[in-house]
Amino acid sequence: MIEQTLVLIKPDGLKKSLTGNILTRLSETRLEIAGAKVVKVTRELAEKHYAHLKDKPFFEELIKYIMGELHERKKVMALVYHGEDAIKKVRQLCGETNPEKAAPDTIRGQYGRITTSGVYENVVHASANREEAEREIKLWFSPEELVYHIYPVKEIVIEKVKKLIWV
Ligand code: DAT
Ligand code: MG
Repeated sequence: MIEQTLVLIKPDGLKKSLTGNILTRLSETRLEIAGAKVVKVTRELAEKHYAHLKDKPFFEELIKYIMGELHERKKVMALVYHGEDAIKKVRQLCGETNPEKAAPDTIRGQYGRITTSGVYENVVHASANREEAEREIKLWFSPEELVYHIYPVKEIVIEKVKKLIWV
């Protein structure tokens, strides 16, 4: 089954200069990159992304972490990987949520840590299942930012939209 999955290189990954290493590990999957960008994460985006965890005691720290407030790097790198069994392949390569439990040859096992205040700095996010992947890809990317469309799209005409252009 051809799938797409969202990967985020979290602010600790960027701060530790791990982008290249993580992309190299991800290339082991032989999946294709369908989209990639650097994103400044607003509180609104962070809270939508982690909406399913809003009742957890670690929610506020998690939001600060993904917004980059713990690492003076207020951005993440967002990617969509595309191909056969993309979701499972990327999740397996990333490893378990708890970086101390993640196998040492996974990205989280290699590069993650738990801070003394209990934040799981696990370096990457990867969608867990099909529903989550669809929700997350649509949250982080517009159709125009992806080179392959596995979810239906439609064309609309928008007038009077404010946007930045080069001068
Ligand atoms: P995953 O990122 O493996 O999909 P998740 O969706 O359950 O895991 O949780 C999202 C993030 O929240 C996770 O990457 C790190 C953080 N987190 C989860 N459980 C935690 C815990 N018990 N203590 C601290 N942070 C936790
Ligand atoms: Mg998750």
